[in-house]
Amino acid sequence: MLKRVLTLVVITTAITLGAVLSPSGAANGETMCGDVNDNGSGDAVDAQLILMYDAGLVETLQSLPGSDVNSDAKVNSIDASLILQAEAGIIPWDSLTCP
Ligand SMILES: [Ca+2]
Ligand SMILES: [Ca+2]
Repeated sequence: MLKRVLTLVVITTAITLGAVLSPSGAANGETMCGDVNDNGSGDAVDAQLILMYDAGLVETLQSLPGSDVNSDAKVNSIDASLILQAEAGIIPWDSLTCP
């Protein structure tokens, strides 16, 4: 129950941040760390996809390696939180490390 409430809170935050902040794009055409849907930018949508994956609402992610942004071999709410922090400018994008 707590996990679902936390997921809802993070999704709501992600949507809010996505509406306020512009996405960060990959400059060289390579899949960037945190670009879960492989659309060339990392943003709140990518964080939302990770939360949906973690909650079992989707079975796979387009860029599973690009989703594990702390390289702990797990894709979960921590990765979503790090993407949101990077989008908000709290941490630099290049601090995200994918395997
Ligand atoms: Ca993306
Ligand atoms: Ca991870």
